[in-house]
Amino acid sequence: GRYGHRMEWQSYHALKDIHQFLDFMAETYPTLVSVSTIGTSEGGRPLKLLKISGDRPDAPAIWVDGGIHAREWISPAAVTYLINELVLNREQHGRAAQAVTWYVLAVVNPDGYEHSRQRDRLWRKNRRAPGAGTRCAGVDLNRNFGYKWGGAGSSRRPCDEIYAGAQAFSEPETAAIARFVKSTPNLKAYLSFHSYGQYVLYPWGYARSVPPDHEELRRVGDKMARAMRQAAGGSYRVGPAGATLYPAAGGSDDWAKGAAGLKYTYTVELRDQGSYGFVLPAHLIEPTAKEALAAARTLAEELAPP
Ligand code: ING
Ligand code: ZN
Repeated sequence: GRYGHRMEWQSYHALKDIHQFLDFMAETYPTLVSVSTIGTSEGGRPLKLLKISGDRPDAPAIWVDGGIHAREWISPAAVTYLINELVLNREQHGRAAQAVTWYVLAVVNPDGYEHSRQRDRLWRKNRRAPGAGTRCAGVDLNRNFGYKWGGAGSSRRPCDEIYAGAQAFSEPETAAIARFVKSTPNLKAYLSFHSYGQYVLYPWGYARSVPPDHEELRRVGDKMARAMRQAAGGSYRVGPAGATLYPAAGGSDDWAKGAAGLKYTYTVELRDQGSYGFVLPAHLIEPTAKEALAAARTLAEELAPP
C-alpha cells in the first residue's frame, strides 16, 4: 500500500497486517517508536509490544493492551488506531500524550484472534491445548492473572468460557505481561480494552467492593467517559467492575492494582451496547477507536498535568 503496511481502520485485519504495521512504525519512526517481543503465545506467535517514548527517560508510563479476548475484534483495531494517532498526529493530541511513555500490546491473545478469524468467530479464550481428562481447549486470559485468582466469576472447568487455567499465570500471554509490568519502572497506569457494553470499569473485579482510593478512580473514570462522549458520541457508564457488571476474579486490572501496585487501572468495554455485540460492523471502528484514544489521552493528562 501507500504507507508500507496494509493497516487502515475501515475493516478488521489479520494478525500479520497488525504485526507488519507495528514493525513499520518502529522502522519509520526509530527515534520515537520501538518494538520488542515480550514473550511467545501458546501457539508460538510473538507478543509484540510497541513503545512510544515520552519526552524524558523517566517520564510516567502507561500500559495499554487489546485483544485479551479473541472475539473482541474492535479492541486490537482501536489500539492500533491509538498507536497510529499518537505517532503520526502527535501534536494534535496534546502535551500530556507526548510527555508520557506508552507501552502498547495490541494483541494479547494472537492465537485466539486468528482462531476467531478463521474458525470460530465467537471464540473467547486462548488456544491452550486440552490437558489430561478433557477435550476442551483454551484458558480465559482475563481470569488467569494472579490476584485473587480462582475466585468468584471464574471456573476450574476447562470447557467453560471463564476457565481460569491450571494456576495463576499458567499461560505464556499473561505471564509475559506480568514479567514486563513488574520489571518496568515508571508505570503508573494500566488500560485494558475489551468489548462490548460501553463501560469504564475500575477495581475491584473479584468482588463487589472497592479499593481505598476508589474516589480518585471514579473521578478519572468520569473524565474518561466525558472525553469519550465528546470524541465520538458514545455514552459510557463508569463504576467498579464487580459491582457494575459482575464479580470476576483473575482480571488484568485487579492484578495491576492489587499486586503490581499501579494506581490507575481500568478495563474499558468499547462499543456497542448489544445491537451487534462482538460482531461490531466495520464502519463503527473509527468512532469507537476515537473514544478509546480519548480515554487514553485522559489518563495521560492525569499523569502529566500541565
Ligand atoms: N468483559 C470482562 C470479562 O473479562 C471484566 C469484564 C472486567 C471482568 C474487569 C473482570 C474485570 O469478563 C469482557 N467483555 O470480557
Ligand atoms: Zn473481554
